[in-house]
Amino acid sequence: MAATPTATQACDPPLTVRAVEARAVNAPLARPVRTAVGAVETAPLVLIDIHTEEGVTGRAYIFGYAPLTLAPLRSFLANAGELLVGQPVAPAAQARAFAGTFRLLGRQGLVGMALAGLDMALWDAVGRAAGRSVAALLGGACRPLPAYDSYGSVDPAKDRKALQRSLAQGFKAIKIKLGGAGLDRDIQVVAGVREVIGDDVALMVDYNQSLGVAEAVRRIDALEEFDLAWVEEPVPAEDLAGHAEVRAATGVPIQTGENWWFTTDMAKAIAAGACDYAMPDIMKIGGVTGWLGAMGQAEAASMPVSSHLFIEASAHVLAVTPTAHWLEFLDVAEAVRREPIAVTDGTVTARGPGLGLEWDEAAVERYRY
Ligand code: SMN
Ligand code: MG
Repeated sequence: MAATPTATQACDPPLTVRAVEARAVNAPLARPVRTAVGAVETAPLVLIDIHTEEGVTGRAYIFGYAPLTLAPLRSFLANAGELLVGQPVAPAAQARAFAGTFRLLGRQGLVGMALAGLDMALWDAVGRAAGRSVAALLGGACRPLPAYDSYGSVDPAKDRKALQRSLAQGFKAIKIKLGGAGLDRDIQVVAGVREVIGDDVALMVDYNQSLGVAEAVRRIDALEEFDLAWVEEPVPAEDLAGHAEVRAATGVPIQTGENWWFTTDMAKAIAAGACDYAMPDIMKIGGVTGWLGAMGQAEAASMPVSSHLFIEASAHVLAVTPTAHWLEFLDVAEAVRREPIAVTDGTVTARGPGLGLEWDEAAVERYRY
């Protein structure tokens, strides 16, 4: 006897936004990040808590790059958060709604950063309500991801112990920043780091957009003997033709992507042949929702994908990324997060439920901005 079909019903129990809380902190970094184009001495973050009527709270943070962005980000989040109150917790639908709401204004810059933070917190709430990690929500599972320890500019002698500590932690890859001085210094630093880490550990370098095409080609050619895993943002991020010229003229893989705004910028970079590898920033690419579009483009282009900052959320989305490459280990939220992130034999595994983020409330107050 066939079971009597029940009346159709909403496929999920309701989960409704009650309030959005945005708190700014200027937290310490374990290591300041000195780059060729400026230093990041602290972690200016806005912590987002999306409270729901059902008692679940979705958590995420955004990275403001400099303390001067914190007040505008916090106040924009308070205003944009009002648009979510009374709405279902539905990040993909909300991303589409925000794209329409902000069509005239545009979502690049602080607007996009804030909206991505809301997206990540909404995904966290969905995961917490279901008792599942975001990786599981996306059809995958939390799994060990190869991670590289990400440094700023280094001095091989002064940073020898730190580099050796990274190897002792099991990292099989190290990234350093170059470009703050001339080519001779770049060669000295790379040779010195190679001497410390040996030939079996991958070495990536990041010029943070500081060179012109001709100088980038000159420097990459001079560094070729050191077997670099990738050269990152050799020229300004928006100079896609420049990236493609450097890529065509040198033999080292070109990496870029941390400054792509949404999947549209990624599509332009791939079409321009700007890079061998992609490293979207989960905030600038549009949160978890934005990342899903990015990973699809990378798969279609057979392009390896690495993450940028945001270890916690990146570990979830990289776990389901078909062409997952490296996870960047640069822990900007360490000082305000309740749990440290474990590095096991050079890998990081995401934690759930949701994105697995819990705040250390005493630290949040200590570093409140
Ligand atoms: C970077 C940029 C901005 C802040 C921290 C680190 C860097 C990276 O470009 O690739 O991590
Ligand atoms: Mg970089």
